[in-house]
Amino acid sequence: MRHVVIGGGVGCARYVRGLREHVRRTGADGEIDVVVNTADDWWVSGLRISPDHDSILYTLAGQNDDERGWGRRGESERVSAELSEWGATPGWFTLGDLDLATHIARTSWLRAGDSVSDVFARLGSRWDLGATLHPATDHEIDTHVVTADGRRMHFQEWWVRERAAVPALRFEQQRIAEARPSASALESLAAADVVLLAPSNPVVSIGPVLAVPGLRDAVLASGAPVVGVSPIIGGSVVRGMADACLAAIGVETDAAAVALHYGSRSRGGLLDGWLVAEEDPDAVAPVQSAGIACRSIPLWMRDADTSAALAAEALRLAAEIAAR
Ligand code: FO1
Repeated sequence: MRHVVIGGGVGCARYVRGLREHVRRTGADGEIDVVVNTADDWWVSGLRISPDHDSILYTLAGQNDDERGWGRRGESERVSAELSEWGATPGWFTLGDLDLATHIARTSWLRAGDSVSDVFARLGSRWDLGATLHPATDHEIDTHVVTADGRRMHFQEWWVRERAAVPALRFEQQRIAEARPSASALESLAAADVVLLAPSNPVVSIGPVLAVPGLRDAVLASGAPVVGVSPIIGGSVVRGMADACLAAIGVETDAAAVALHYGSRSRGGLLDGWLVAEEDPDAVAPVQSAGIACRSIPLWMRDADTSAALAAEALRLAAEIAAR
């Protein structure tokens, strides 16, 4: 059973951890691939940072800082403080000492000519992750934000320096038209038995993956059922400031609205199934009438049990869809 998850960041990391737990518990012959968003990536202090990837890598390796949601557990910031003294890094962006080693390794391999896919493979080989991470594309497609006050900045500047407090007009992945899916992402999707959209930010984590020319077609061509999980519970986003992103593209912060944003496969969209929280029972009917199978279940991923249960529910819905 080949599971392919699409997403990035903390929500995706926890969801993949839950799926891994479910596969381990059921002893199913499950393989897990993750097609990871790289549009959050950023060149800072001469280093390539890859937040959505590193959150998943560190979480599956048990090395993540669960409270902060990014970076390494047991972190220190001696180098970051010194970089700040030199004025060699923006003071508002913290690079932990252990995290810096990841960025230095990644940057040295990229400078030596490795592709992003090569870097994913090298970083992923250190720990037994129980999943294989693939970049959506090997091209640099950094998201820039055009703000209502007329500025353009990198997503990280908007997200961290501005705390997403400045209304965004548009999110633009750079040179996305020339980007192509990575070979390993295409290979995973072609072999997928199920495609799972993680409860990630629909605009800056899932959106950029689907925007890579050819990626969306590869999802649909796989013939595998596509099941997503709402990143909104009880009318609020679970993490981060995804509501600021949704507002910019005119999508309500609502479990049904996000499903309709992705659209149903039967009407030219992507989704066959969608899970909403038990706090959002009213979202089920509008999603179903859009041609997407939908059910309302517990979505909070608090620990291994709840995360594994959520993954199991997504797979159950996918199996019902496939059996139609
Ligand atoms: N988020 C912050 O709010 N402040 C930071 O200083 C910060 C540093 C940082 C360093 C490496 C990394 O991988 C992520 C980091 N993040 C930080 C999180 C990151 O900006 C966002 O969480 C993601 O890009 C959103 O998906």
